[in-house]
Amino acid sequence: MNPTLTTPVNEGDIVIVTGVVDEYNGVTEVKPANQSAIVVTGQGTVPAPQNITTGHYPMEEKEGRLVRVVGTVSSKWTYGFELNDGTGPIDIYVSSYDATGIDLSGINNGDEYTVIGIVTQYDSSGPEYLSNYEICPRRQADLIPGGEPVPPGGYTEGPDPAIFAPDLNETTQIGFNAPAGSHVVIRIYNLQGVHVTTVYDGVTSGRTIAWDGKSQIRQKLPIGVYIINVQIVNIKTGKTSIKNYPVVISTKLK
Ligand SMILES: [Ca+2]
Repeated sequence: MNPTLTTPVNEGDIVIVTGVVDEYNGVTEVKPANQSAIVVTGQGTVPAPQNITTGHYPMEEKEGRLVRVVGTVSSKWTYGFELNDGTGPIDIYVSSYDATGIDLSGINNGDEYTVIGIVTQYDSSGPEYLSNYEICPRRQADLIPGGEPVPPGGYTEGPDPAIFAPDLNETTQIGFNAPAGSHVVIRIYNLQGVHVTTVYDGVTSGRTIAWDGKSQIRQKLPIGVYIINVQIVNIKTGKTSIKNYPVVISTKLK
């Protein structure tokens, strides 16, 4: 990314960098003193992306990691767009400086996208540097239109796992299948029948939605059983189907 970097470094290389740890607008960096402080020692395996919610918190723990998010484009600008899966927005940023060659012209508000990229940050305000995170896709193939590729046999319906611990930053993936072009709303209720959050409201033919166990106003919910209510309305026929699945919020062992 640094224009003066002349050591050839390629994806999959194992690299030893010797330098001084610094921070630039919230991004932790290692500043090598010179070209000989960057040594390619061999070939490794590129880590698989971690699935996270667009509203993941704290995002600082994901900085520098390769992640995958799925959501709806909620706004767009020249060098990026905002993606939201119902848990909160994240900026997807394509830097012209990084020369990825990524073309955003086919992406519009309301589109569903799966995005793979590296979490970075541009927080010029400080002093805590805990805001303005961005996901930077590496190449055009990291922007997958229409949400995830539909797996053979469709999505596994219901929550996976059915018990999860938000205190350990665990999420559950809520899967559903729908006729093409259905309006789908996924609401979550507690056992008293009180609506605690809506994790998805959009047009789709099926996907998985991550839920991090937080309420609509991004507060932790008490441990217990919750009901996931999936309402699917076929826009062409008006036919409505409703499915309910229990899910358990647990906590870490004390
Ligand atoms: Ca940071």
